[in-house]
Amino acid sequence: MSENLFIHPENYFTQNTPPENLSDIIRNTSDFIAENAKHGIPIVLVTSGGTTVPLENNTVRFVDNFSAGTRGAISAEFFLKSGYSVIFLHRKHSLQPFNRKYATPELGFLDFFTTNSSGSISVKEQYQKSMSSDISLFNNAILQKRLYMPSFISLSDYLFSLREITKLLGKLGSKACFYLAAAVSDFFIPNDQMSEHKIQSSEGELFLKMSQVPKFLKPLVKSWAPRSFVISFKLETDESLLEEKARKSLEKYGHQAVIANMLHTRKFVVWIILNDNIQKPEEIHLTQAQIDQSFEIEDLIIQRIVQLHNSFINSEKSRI
Ligand code: 9Z3
Repeated sequence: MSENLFIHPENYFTQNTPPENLSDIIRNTSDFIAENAKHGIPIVLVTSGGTTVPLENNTVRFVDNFSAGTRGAISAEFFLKSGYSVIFLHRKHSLQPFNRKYATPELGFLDFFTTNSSGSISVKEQYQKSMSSDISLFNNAILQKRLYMPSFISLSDYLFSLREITKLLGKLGSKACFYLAAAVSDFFIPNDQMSEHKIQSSEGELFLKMSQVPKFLKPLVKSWAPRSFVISFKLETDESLLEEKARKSLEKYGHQAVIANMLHTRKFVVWIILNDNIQKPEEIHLTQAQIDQSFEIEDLIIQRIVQLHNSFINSEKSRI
């Protein structure tokens, strides 16, 4: 790839346009952090879902990816359960904690309800128990300011929001956890090279030249939240590359761990690779019995991440 296609992470922010609601996100994030810090509640930023890359400034077409936000949404639920407050930075219309269960490929929202002869609506008997529990968990999390759910659509919405939220949360130091599960685009078209209006099919074949997205983990770990606990994800489709790529990422950015997963098995097995260069990857997998009972792997992942985060906090305390 030619040199001029590389953009420095900080230059990205001068060359691209922030989302219109960025100042709201900054204000809400500050309030959320202040409220939780007051009660000594640990906070995790969970990023979730895929970023889009527009092909036109007046966007008709964009490049997207496969991520549905399942990992992020379920992880957020288990972080809440483990006593964390959660900033859930997610792709608009992707899966959300608790709500995710009520629009699945098999069951749409309306499938959960029934009406009687006078037209009043109720939840079908078989869903009442779990729905009632999810409604109260969700409402309580929102009301008690333990869950804040800003959203993004494009790569630039995501990166601007990520930078601001990270800088604010990073002030909590080791108590802040970053769990970066969003599927972030690797390539994009810089603003000044993007067509202003809808690309016309009358112009014939379309050739795309895309720049490499700057590596944002670097400033995140080195300057936006240098003392915090940062977990990134690595996704591959060729298993022989997975561990090596995860270790390279740890070497390059110096954060605490990478959760490595394969596209087709990501719901059943992941590997946690710690930044100590000694230990073998820790495999976390579901047994067939657990799969049959619809057990969620995020339950096991979050238990381990919480343990690791606690030792990180304690090791910092012992250094002071
Ligand atoms: C992941 O690897 C997530 O686990 C998935 C979850 C996106 C696979 P779903 O949303 O899928 O449950 O459908 N996220 C990180 C993917 C990513 O973009 N990683 C970058 C890379 O692999 C590094 S930050 O290079």
